Amino acid sequence: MTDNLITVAANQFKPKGTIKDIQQYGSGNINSTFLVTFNSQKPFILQRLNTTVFTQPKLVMDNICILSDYVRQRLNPDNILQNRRWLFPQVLLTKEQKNHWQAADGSFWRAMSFVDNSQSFDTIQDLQHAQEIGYGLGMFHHIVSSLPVEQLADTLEGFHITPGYLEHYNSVLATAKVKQSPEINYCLKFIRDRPTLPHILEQAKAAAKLKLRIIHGDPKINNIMLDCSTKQSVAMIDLDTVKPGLIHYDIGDCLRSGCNRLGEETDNWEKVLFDPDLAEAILRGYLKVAQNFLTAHDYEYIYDSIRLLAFELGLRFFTDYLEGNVYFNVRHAEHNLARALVQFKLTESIETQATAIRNIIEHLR
Ligand code: ADP
Ligand code: GN1
Ligand code: MG
Repeated sequence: MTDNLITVAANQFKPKGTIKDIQQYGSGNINSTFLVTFNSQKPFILQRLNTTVFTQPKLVMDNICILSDYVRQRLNPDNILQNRRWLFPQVLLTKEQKNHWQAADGSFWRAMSFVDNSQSFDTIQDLQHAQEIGYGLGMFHHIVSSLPVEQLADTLEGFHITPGYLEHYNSVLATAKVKQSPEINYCLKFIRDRPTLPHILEQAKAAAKLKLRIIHGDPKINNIMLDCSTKQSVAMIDLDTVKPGLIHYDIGDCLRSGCNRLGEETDNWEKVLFDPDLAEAILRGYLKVAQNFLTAHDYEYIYDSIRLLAFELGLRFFTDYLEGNVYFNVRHAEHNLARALVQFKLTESIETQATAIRNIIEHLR
């Protein structure tokens, strides 16, 4: 990707005025993100979508636009925000009024309004941050809860269907040249020892205990923006995976991401722990908004979703490592192995504290 291509892409979306600067931005694992700034107007976010992951990028943009129109209508008449600042990033159109721009080399670009005076973090800061992360996810679920699931397309088939990831892992393992090391053996054994875990949410879905709703799909903590002044959550970004799914994928992903104080990129994987106090704070924040739409079955599967989503991400990272890093952006060849170890260690810590975590959930009901 050349600087020139990035500038050409930015110019497709720019309102008026001259671009002052374009800088690589954020720390996402999938897309390429840039901040485009001007002298006298608001900056915007420019992204090149990863079309290896999102093979139908137009569908992704259509989903985001449908959602954005719906949210705008919903936010106006309802006073669901309770006087809080809450934004939904807007899709910016090209001069031809399209929601994306495709370059001659096939690269797919889009632009979003910048959520100003806000910040996201890769690791949890404190209990208030944790509570706001939960509140942000709850607010998102609440706002989209009345949008019929049929209105959004499935932009990433198989996303969070853990048995599918296990099947893929087994087929990769069958042909991969697996090196021998204590870390690799730990991962292999970790997966082998948990044959029933991958099926838990899909079985509950098949038994109609859990039903499809609109989900965010990727509510890790750096996708929830906090207002720099009030420290309250103000927006959920990274809307590529908004689609029908189980809210448990979101709840589990949010907690596995928010309750690991060392963060998912730590080199200190053996020290990784799941912090139940942070879990309590995130769930408390979430339930402030979500209590009304959770069923008894929903509560029953919260613990399983936390354990499963940590395990699932470990499985996805480890498979990607064995496959030669074809999915996640990596900085070195062993990066996905290091990430897998963190998630498996986190899963272990969740399992060790199962009773305490279940008690927290029960207590908050
Ligand atoms: P990825 O899919 O690669 O994770 P994201 O959409 O999450 O890409 O963007 C990467 C980072 O860029 C985010 O973590 C956030 O810091 C920043 N970012 C993305 N969109 C916005 C936005 N609309 N306003 C402010 N910051 C944003
Ligand atoms: C990816 O795009 P980003 O970095 O927010 C991934 C998530 C993982 C996450 C782990 C579409 O999210 O599922 O949980 O990395 N997104 C996709 O950091 O696969
Ligand atoms: Mg992201």
